[in-house]
Amino acid sequence: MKLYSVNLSPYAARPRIAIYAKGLDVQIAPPPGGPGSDDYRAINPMGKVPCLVRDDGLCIPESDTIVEYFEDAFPDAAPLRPASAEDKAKARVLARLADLYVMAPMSKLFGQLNPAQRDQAVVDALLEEVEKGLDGLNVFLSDDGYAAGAGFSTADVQIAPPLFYLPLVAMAFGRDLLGDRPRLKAYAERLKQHPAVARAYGEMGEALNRYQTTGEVV
Ligand SMILES: N[C@@H](CCC(=O)N[C@@H](CS)C(=O)NCC(=O)O)C(=O)O
Repeated sequence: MKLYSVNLSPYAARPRIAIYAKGLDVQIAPPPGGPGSDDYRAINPMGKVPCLVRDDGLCIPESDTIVEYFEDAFPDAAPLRPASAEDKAKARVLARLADLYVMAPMSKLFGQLNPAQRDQAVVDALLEEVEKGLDGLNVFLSDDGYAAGAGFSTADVQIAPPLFYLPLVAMAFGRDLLGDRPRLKAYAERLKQHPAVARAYGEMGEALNRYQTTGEVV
């Protein structure tokens, strides 16, 4: 089984965090020709990372679907789905909030990082969306432990990558995005201590450095 991934991608970090947390035997490789290339589209028609390809050729794109697939295919390897129906619902709500209302507008902000090419009206609208998403996380997050309760779950896997990029976005656009959200701020501190998250954050940090110094996407 092979995961096509680049370390700079917050989406690709999700299945890597799940792989590390569950201890799965998955080969991790860069997409041939890079994300969006014709060579890679021959493998994953969407052209995006991440994408999981099983040894029988089955191709599974989309970060959340890959993480859910791991839970279905390897339920005994450090399960990441909470046990009760209530906690499962909570984990799914948090995962959707992180994906739809934080990660999606944040991805669009990456295109506005260069002040010389910035459209301030677009930036303001996107930051407002991100702030609403963060407010949602701040309300629904558990007070202690991990996102959906005591155990590390699929919700943490989904939330960790956008939280990695939050300080960069806050600095680039001059907004304190965690300050008024004490529950989210405390959770972000706890989350980065988890070994699987710490490993992915290390990889993302190195990739970000490389991108900022050479422009290379790794
Ligand atoms: N909804 C997708 C988003 C994946 C995505 O947008 N990946 C970006 C990298 S962060 C990508 O591969 N972009 C290349 C392209 O769109 O051609 C997921 O959750 O996996």
